[in-house]
Amino acid sequence: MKLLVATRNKHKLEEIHAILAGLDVELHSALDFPEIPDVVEDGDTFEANAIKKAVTLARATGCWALADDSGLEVEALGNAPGVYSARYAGEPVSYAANNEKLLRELAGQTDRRARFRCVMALSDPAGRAETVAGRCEGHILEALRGAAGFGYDPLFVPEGFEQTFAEMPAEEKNAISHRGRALAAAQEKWKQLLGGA
Ligand code: ITT
Repeated sequence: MKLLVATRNKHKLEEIHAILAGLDVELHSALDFPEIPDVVEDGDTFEANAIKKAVTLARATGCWALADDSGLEVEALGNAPGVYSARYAGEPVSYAANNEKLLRELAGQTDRRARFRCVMALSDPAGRAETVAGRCEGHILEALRGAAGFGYDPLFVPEGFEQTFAEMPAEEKNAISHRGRALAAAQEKWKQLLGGA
């Protein structure tokens, strides 16, 4: 089966490819359809944005589409940046600026608890969508560590580990991350469709 991944984020794509490797699906992405405009992510929830991205690409192409909406929730910031994680420090989108802003907002704060959340939506060609979710609890450091991964990875240490996501090998991050967990739930929920490894 052909499955379009409704993202233009190359880091996400890489992780999704690695996690779904071995499944009987032919993965393509929104990058293969430059003529389809970017979806405006104006939903209040990860669910709403994931569904919007999956349904838009599925309807525009007549294919099944899978979308990832994800972000970081920081306890002491009332769960910000949340759905605004990608543009936390405004435009142009910059992971470095987002991380600097997060460190500024948390300066002097002792409660550093945070979690990554990911909602995956799967849409059929007619735009009927369902979702699964994954989360990963952890805490935010006071300085960046590591060069792998993307986004907030250099500041996030998952619960039970010493290394940040940006210091871990990709397989280790994918085994415990919000995205890895959401995709594990996806493979369970949509077993028939995604096919076994
Ligand atoms: P698409 O909408 O095209 O998929 P995007 O980057 O805009 O790409 P989101 O709207 O879902 O995706 O925003 C997710 C943001 O949350 C992302 O840009 C990072 O800042 C952060 N994020 C999500 N997952 C992450 C991860 O595994 N590691 C670090 N940061 C992550």
